[in-house]
Amino acid sequence: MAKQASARLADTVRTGLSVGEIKRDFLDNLRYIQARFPEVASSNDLYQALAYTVRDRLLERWVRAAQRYRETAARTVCYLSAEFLLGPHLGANLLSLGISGEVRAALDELGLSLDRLLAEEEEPGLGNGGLGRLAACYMESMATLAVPAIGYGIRYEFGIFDQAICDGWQVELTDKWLRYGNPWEIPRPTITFDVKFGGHTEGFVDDEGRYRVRWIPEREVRGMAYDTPIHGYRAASANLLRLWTAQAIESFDFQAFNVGDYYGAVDAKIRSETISKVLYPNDETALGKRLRLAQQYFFVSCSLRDMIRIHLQVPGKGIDSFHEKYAVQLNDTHPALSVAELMRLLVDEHLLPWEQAWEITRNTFCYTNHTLLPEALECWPLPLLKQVLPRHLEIIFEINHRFLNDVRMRYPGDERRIASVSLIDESGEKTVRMANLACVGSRAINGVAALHTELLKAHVLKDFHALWPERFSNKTNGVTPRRFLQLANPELCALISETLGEGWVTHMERLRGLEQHASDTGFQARWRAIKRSNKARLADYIREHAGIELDSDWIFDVQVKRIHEYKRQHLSALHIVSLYQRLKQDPRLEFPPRVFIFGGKAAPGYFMAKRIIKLINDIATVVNADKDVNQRLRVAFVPNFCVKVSEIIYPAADVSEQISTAGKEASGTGNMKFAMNGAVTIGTLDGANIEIRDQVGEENFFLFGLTADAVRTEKEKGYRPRDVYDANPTLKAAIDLIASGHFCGGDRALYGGMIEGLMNHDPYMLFADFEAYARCHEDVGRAYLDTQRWSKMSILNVARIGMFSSDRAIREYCDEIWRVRPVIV
Ligand code: NBG
Repeated sequence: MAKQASARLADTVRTGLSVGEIKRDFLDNLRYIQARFPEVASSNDLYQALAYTVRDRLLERWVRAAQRYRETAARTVCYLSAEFLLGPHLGANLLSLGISGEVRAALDELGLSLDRLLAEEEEPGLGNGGLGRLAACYMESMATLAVPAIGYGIRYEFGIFDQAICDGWQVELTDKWLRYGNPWEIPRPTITFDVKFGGHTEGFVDDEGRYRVRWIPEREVRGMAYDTPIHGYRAASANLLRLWTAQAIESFDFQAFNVGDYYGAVDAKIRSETISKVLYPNDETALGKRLRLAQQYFFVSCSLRDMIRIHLQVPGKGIDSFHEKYAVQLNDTHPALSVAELMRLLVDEHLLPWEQAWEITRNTFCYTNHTLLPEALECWPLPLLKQVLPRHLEIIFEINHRFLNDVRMRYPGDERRIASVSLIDESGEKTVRMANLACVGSRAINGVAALHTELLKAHVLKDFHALWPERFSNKTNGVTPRRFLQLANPELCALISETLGEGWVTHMERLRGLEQHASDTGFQARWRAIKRSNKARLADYIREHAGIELDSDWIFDVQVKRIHEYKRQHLSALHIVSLYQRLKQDPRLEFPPRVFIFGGKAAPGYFMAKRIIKLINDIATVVNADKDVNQRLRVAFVPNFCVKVSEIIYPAADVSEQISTAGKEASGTGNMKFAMNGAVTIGTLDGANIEIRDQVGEENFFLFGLTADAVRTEKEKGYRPRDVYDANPTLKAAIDLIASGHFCGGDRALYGGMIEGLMNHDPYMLFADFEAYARCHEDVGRAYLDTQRWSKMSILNVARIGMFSSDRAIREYCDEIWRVRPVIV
């Protein structure tokens, strides 16, 4: 009997899911990993002990999945991305394992609070915004759908900076997310690859008489793998996120040390480690920095060689079937060097003939484009590429030579076309166009929303579309409802489950069942009570972190996203100033009280974006302090918008601002997260807004502004913002008030440049859209006052948002691009 019990116990050590087992293992980890006992343990010790307890339960599934994938030699997705913006792991993993209740109870018994430990986690901010967060959502959905997948990226020692607001300005602080260690990752000191940089190449004839090329590098850097399990929701399996960290090959140069050069001895180590030191904090801008190129090549080379290593482990599998084993997705052009690197590996190291290597390469990669902004399209100067990757430049020339020959055959004499599709831009300083390299080297090319894909086909990639229309398709983005609805909005989820039963979170189309309750006043009242309690939670957060008092009965109108001129946070600022002026003039104006809430980081070198943050904060200071208006209008800037903070914000929004200039926002994903939490959108016909509106119904969406086509024709006609200013007294008054220095102690210079730019150029058409935007906000206010109408709109937004689950997106990628099937573990 005792023997049986102890066997049973041994079975469940590290895997048992009952309250007792979790409590026992938690105390065990506290003692044997943290070396602490409860009375002296810090909050962080307790968090770590809990994280290890949860991790153990994941690893069990992870190892089983890995075994199964190996046995079945399953076709595998490799998602190559320079960014993965994961957000905190603990809550997500508790949810996916389905043990939040047990863990809470176990901690309760010990007198500890789960919420306090959740708050301890430093989130891995290894991304800038939408692109990195999309990669994280897709990893989660692939795990949930049991699609074998490996995410490959960089383990930045410092992720996206922490933002503080001082005197209204953004201040950047280093993100030391690894400072207390990272319990979710498993270092793999035996999985390493040495990556070459610089030097030169030499041609030679090998023993068998073949012409070959040797790359003699200037230096080598070692890449070491760190693995993080990505668990699927209530799934038996887990996938792998493998991030590379850069190390020196010799950590200490004894020769230098022996001749007395102590600093020289550690110099190489520091230089090598720099590669994975820090994430470039630029969103939607490509700046041709050598270190960035090195980062891209570093992770691409390690990842491709790791894939080859794994593939060749399977008995009977040779390099020639590489493309049958993997579908490799290039998340934007950051990993586009993969095309040249795989050719190098196949030709120089695996000795395949060029033609066969090209067949394999072209059948391996798929490319997702994420932007139409010209300044975000990556181009590397030839001299830089030659210095850092001399062999790759040769390979790129060879690919280009063969490719342009084909194009010339199809379109003889069409030099415009040749120049446009060439991998080399020769119009100014010669550069390699990474988007062109990605297109030529991929069998599938996709945009991230319907309009975006159409614009790619019609403009940015028009000549590639003409060559290979069959390679193009649209894959509208999606977001994971686990993190952004279940974790973020548990009360709403409880109501939905009570109404529809469980299971909808992996079958989001079932939310349609809410439609029949949309007009039920009892249901509406419960719906509103939940929104109100989420608003109270956000109000607490804002009081604590921005020192601003908010009333949960007001309209919470929210714009959170990276700060960028094309996203037009300053259009909202102009509108707020005009409201402020109206309220000052007419204290009796009928006006539903509202707070405009902002959040988002600016790239540290983006002058205008930082000015926009300052402007919002300056307006907030004046408006919030003005007794004539502050009982009806307030403004709050939430510092340090990140995944963790976003989970408090989305559920609390009444209105979601998605107001980019039409034709500029590829998709947007915040728009989906808001609507999923019952916010009603005010937005332009841009990115996925269009599809969101189609889904939720035009009567449940506040539309304004020029279309992408109209923006184009206005500009062709010679758009003159100053004329709009002269003709619109409200706009004029708002601009003049800002220009007068009213919001910044009379300093007329501070916003002088911004105003000048708007008056004379206004490239993002704020003035052109201002009036429509202001009028649309009037409609929003009226609709909100009609409580039943508003509640119905909110419910219908959730009911009809199912298509924007990342599960749908991943299914489309699997069926239409990757040809990968789930493997049931
Ligand atoms: C961003 C777009 C967003 C889109 C995300 C994810 C880049 C380069 N692009 O509109 O601006 O939602 O990608 O696709 O960050």
